[in-house]
Amino acid sequence: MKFSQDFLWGGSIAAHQTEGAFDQDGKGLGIMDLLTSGSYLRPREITKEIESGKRYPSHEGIDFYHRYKEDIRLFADMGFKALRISIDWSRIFPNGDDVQPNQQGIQFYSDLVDELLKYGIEPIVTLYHFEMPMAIVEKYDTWKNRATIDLYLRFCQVMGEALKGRVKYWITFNEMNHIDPKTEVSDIFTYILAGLKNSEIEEPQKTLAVISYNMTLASVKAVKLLHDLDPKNEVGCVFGLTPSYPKTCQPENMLKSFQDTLQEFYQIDAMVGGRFPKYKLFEYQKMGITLDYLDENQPAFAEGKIDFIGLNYYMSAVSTIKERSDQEGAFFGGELNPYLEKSEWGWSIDSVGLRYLLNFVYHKYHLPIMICENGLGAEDIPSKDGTINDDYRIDYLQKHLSELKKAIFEDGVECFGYLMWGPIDLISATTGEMKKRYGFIYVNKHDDGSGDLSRVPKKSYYWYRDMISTQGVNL
Ligand code: BGP
Repeated sequence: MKFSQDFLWGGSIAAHQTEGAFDQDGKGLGIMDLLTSGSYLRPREITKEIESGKRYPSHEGIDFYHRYKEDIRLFADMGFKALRISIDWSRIFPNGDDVQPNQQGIQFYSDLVDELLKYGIEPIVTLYHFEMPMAIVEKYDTWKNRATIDLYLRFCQVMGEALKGRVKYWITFNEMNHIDPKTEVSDIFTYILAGLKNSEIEEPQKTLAVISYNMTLASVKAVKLLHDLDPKNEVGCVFGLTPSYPKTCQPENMLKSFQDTLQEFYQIDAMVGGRFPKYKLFEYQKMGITLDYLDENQPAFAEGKIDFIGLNYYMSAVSTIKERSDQEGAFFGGELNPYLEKSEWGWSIDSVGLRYLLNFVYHKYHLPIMICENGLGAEDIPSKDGTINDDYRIDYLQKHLSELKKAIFEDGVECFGYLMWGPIDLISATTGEMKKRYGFIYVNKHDDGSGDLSRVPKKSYYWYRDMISTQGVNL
C-alpha cells in the first residue's frame, strides 16, 4: 500500500523558534522574545523586558532569517512537498496598530514563499503561532479586548493580499485550545498564547473564557476574510490534542476520560458547526461567567467554517477520578501510562494514540485532516566522525507513520498531509532550549551560545527522504 502522489509530506516550523533576527529590519518585540531559556525541570522565565545587552537562544534562533535558502534546499533534496511556516505578526506590525505595515517584514515572507515555490514545495502558512506583538498586550490588553480581533484581521488581510495566489493553505491559529477556564492552565500556556501569566490574572476563569472566545471569534472571522480574498484559499486551524485514556474501566472513570477528551474540542465544534457551542456557554453559566455580544457575533461563526482540521499530536494522557497527581513526566496532568515509554523530556510515546486521535477527529467532524506537528524531542549527540545516528527518531517516526497509514487505509480517515515537527533543529517552545532537538537536520548551536550554526543531515534525514520517494510503501 502506498500513499497518494499528492500527499503532502513535509515539516513544520515556527518563526519565533527558527528565524532569530529578533530586532532586525523593523521587527517589534513579540511575546516570545521576552521568554528566557529554561529546561525540562526549570520552566522558561517570563520577563517584562529584555535586560540591556542580554540575548536568549531564541533571539538568534537557528538564524533561519538569513539562512532559509540553504535550509529549503536541504528540505527540497529530501523530497518535501510542503513546509509549514508561521508569519511573525511583530515583524509586520511592530507596534500592533501601525498605520502602515512594515514592508521589510512583508518582503521577507514573500521571498521565503517564492523560495519554497521554486522547488515545488507547498507553503502552509500559520498566522498566529505565539507571535503577538508585545505592544498589543501592553496597549490593548491582549485577547481580552475585542479591538485585538480587528488588529489581527488587519494583519491577516495584509498577508493574505501580499501572498495571494502563491499560498493556498492558511492556518489561523496554532493550539489556541490550551487556554480554557475549566482546565488547569500553566503560566507558560497563557503567556505564549496571550502574553499573560495565568497566576497573575485577576478573575482567571472569566478572563480565560473571554480570551478563548475572542480567539475563536478571530479565527472564524479570519476564515471568512481569507475565503473572500481568494475563493481558492483553503483555511484551517491547528489544535494540539492529547487523547485521554481511562485509568480503569470503572464507569465513572470512563466518563471522566470522555469528558477530558471532549474538553479539547469545543473550539473545533465552533469552527466546524458554525456556532459557539451551547454546552460551553452552559458550562460558563454554571461557573458564573457570562460573555458579551453573543447574539451579535453569531453570524460570524456561521460564515467562517474551516475547510480542514490541523492536528498536532505528541502524546496521550491518562484520566483518573482521583485527585490529579503531579508525577514526573505526566506533562498534561493525569498519571503515567505503564504501557508506554516516555521521551527524555517526559512526554509519553504513543504511536497508536495517533490512529486513535485521527479516527476520533475524523469520525466526529468528517473534515479532511492535516497532521501539522508530530515528532520526538531528544538530545542528539554527534559521534566522533560527526554523524548523528538518531535511530530512536527513525523508530518513533516509523511507528507513528505506520499508524497513520492504518488510519487512512484501514479506517478510511481522510488525511492529506504529514508535517513532522521541527524538521531542522530549532528552539523548544516550552523550554527555550536548543538541546531538545527534533530535526532531520542537526544545527550546530548550543544553549551556552557556542556553535557555528552549520547544518548536518542526520541518519533520519535519509530515512525520511527514502520514505517519501517510495510513498511510504515500507511503513
Ligand atoms: C507545540 C508547538 C510547537 C512546538 C511543539 C513541541 O505545542 O506548537 O511550537 O514547540 O509543541 O514543543 P517543545 O518545543 O516545547 O518541545
